[in-house]
Amino acid sequence: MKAKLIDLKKIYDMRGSMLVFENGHNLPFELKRSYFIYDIPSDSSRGSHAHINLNQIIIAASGSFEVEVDDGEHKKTFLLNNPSKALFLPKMHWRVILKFSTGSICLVYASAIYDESDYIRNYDEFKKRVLLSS
Ligand code: T46
Repeated sequence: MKAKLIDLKKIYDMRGSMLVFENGHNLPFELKRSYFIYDIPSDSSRGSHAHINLNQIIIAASGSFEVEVDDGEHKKTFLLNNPSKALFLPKMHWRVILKFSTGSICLVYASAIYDESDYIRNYDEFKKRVLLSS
């Protein structure tokens, strides 16, 4: 499984903490897009898809949630509850995001602009593509 947690370098002093995302510095890909999800009901689940080419970094900017990741062979659940621990989620990893705490914010950095044709929203199709590429 290529999905993994990344430790972000925190800049902090008595005034608070800062995390910096900068192309060519602390990221495994060049940033093209960012979005965040908020006002999330605690029983909600997001994702349930994979991407053909998109790489992403997911951060719990506030609160906590879990990300269930499946690369077609192995499954792993990541708990995100600290903004300085980011989840690198590469292409061709099925993800389900759930167990959102009240007030949580799911911040995402992505390697490409939005393209619906990059989504695999059917799990059987995802498994087929994994088998074909192995
Ligand atoms: C992912 C998880 C973490 C846009 O128009 N532009 C965008 O950049 C995005 C991300 C979405 N949309 C539209 C497409 C849908 O009509 O917003 C609507 C909701 O998107 P979706 O159902 O894909 O949302 P999530 O939360 O299930 O998934 C999103 C990302 O799509 C996905 O890449 O990994 O957040």
